[in-house]
Amino acid sequence: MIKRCGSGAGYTMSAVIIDGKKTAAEIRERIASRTAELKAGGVVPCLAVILVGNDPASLSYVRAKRNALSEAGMNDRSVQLPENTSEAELLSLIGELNRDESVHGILVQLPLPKHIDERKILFAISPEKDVDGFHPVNIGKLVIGCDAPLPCTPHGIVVLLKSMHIETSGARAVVVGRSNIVGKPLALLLSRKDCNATVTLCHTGTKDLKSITKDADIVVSAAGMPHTIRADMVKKGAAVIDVGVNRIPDASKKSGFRLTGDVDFDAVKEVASYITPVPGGVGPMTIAMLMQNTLEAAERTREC
Ligand code: L34
Repeated sequence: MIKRCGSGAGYTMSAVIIDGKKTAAEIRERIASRTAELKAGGVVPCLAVILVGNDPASLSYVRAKRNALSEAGMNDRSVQLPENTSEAELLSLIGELNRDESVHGILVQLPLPKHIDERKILFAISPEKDVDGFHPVNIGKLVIGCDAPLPCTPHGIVVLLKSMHIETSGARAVVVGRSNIVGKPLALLLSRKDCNATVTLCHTGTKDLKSITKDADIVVSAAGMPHTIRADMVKKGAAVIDVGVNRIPDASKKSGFRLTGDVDFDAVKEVASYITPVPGGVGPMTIAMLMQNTLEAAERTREC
């Protein structure tokens, strides 16, 4: 663990800002060359990203995923369906993609419109093609420590921590948010032997969140709510990972909004030793890990 806060000398140092964009770009470069090797052997990794409806944030994330596919030299079989697509239509598309041997990965972008049962859809994706790691078989494997595709955002966070040499073994890690996409799988990943952290999972039912985050060496906020983590909630020298991507209306921006995380960045960076920015922190890592899962799904088809 690199200690950066010399409190003894009476000075403070602003946190290192973790550059997720740069780390993600490096990973994607390595993935592109592995993809080229696989293609030379006759297999072209292929992902289908399915988007139902026109949610602006989802459109932006899906665009980023498709750009990454093209940059990696992978095939893109993505489909955008209208908001009023029925559950049966979506299930039938998933069935087709499950049977298509040229497709290695299937991802249904969440959230889905209210009339579609998210679980039914996620359960229908073949576990071998589940590049999100959301299928119950893959979540089950994660729980018992078997090899399985790891959910992209939690995996990206662990890779970021390791790339910065932030010690997780024996560390007290607090995860705020219990979503199936981030909070729950991240708590599982951090408590596995290879991370070896002592994990506390906090959520909207947590009483006195500050008393818990204050003790943490690593704080991860995946609450989806600005100002979830304020400077007085963070121990000096802690690493703070911000998963929130909140759109705040801002008339001064061309888009009409600005992005902000869950963490009071400017104040918390004066207390923490490491901090991720929004944008440019965890988000790009999610995309890089998705490319990795797609590549690995394609590689597996060659092994058997
Ligand atoms: N099935 N649904 C499924 N899998 C996922 O892994 C996701 N997620 C979350 C929403 N729904 C999903 C994503 O892809 C969130 N998410 C995601 C992906 C990428 C980024 C953020 C969230 C990202 O690239 N963020 C950029 C800024 C993007 C912008 O400008 O809007 C960043 O630098 O943080």
